[in-house]
Amino acid sequence: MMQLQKGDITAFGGDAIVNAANNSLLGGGGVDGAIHKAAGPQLLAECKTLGGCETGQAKITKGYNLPARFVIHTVGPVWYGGEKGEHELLERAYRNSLELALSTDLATIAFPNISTGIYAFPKPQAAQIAISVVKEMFVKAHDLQVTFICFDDENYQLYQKLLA
Ligand code: AR6
Repeated sequence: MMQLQKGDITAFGGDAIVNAANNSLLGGGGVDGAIHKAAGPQLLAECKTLGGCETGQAKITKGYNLPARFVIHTVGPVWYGGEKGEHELLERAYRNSLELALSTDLATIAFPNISTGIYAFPKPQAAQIAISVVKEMFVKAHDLQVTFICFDDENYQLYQKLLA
């Protein structure tokens, strides 16, 4: 099942929220900053033990003070114009996050719009990639509940159209 919400992903109370992190996994701005602020300093302490994360890969931590039990940290690509493998890297970020959720037995998972803020990936293309990767995953994971949480109006409207 796919759902759409508008707002702040840190309020999501399911199994896991996905963080749009950077390669260091040591925090940053945007949704990453909001997640670290809401989770508290123990999240950064655990992230320091992970040794960073390659673009397109994903790593999991506990959620600490967040309502969600876990945080799946993934790193989307920086947009350099579309000829640097950006599309495939964004697909991998979504796919590897979902695979990690499934291998941890998590069923309710929320995604922000990875790479579409500071990393400047075009929002329409990113939304299509996100939705198509999630649909692919439903073929083998029937109980998965994915919530897209859009913070900005442009993303929310794009997802409303694509999911209608
Ligand atoms: N809840 C849900 N979505 C949010 C929130 C929130 N609280 N805050 C922002 N967004 P960005 P990126 C949306 O910039 O482009 C960080 O510094 C926002 O509207 O957070 O993947 C990292 O450390 C946008 O649609 O992530 C990296 O260095 C989406 O989240 C870098 O930014 C992603 O925007 C990653 O850049």
